[in-house]
Amino acid sequence: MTKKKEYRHVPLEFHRLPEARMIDRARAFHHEMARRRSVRFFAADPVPRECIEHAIQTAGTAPSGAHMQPWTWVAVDDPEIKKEVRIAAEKEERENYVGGRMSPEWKEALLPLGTDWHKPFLETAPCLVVCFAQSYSLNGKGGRVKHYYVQESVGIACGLFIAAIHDMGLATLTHTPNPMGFLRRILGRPANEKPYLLFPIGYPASGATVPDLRRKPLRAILKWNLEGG
Ligand code: IYR
Repeated sequence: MTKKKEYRHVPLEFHRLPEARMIDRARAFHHEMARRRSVRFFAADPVPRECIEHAIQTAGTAPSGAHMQPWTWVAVDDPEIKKEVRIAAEKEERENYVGGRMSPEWKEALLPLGTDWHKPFLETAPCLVVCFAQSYSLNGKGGRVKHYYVQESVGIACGLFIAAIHDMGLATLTHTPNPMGFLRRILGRPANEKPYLLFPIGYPASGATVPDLRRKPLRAILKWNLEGG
């Protein structure tokens, strides 16, 4: 095994902000993100590829285990491929929802969201982005390079991706067709890449609705020190 070298260290670019400005920015970002909603009804209008490319580069800034960056993103704006994805996803989801593969408890938990096996958004959204998690990579000599904290790394990257899409004024949905193996087949990805999440991206359809759900208040999700322990 060849020994790795330590990264050269360079000065960190960092500017402290006045506290008042930090708090303003924190509040503004929170309020912007609080407006984000998962959207299931998309307009057909195209979105600039550049937007998708920037969102993926933002996702690529995520920290990752041993800086392995264990993700591959596939963006699809070809209607034929979107259609193929929809047909394959609906085949699986039909099995889940009406073929008895989903437990009654699971179906009950999903009732408030009103989801079913129909996934028209996979065709109406102008772009689908699939994030693949690389379980390992190849070193070019037939050897495997181990990846660390793959689930955590890819999860963080997807969070940044969602924030970027929202911030640029587009909408998305974290879609999890199950099982997702068909994405690897349709998109021709190698065996070390597992589909992780599928994001339809676009503008909401005019008249799009979202469930009137509430987010947990701060006191329910944050405990300072030993509060409520
Ligand atoms: N994968 C299915 C079911 C589904 C599961 C959960 I958990 C959700 O929060 C939403 C949907 C689907 O996409 O319909």
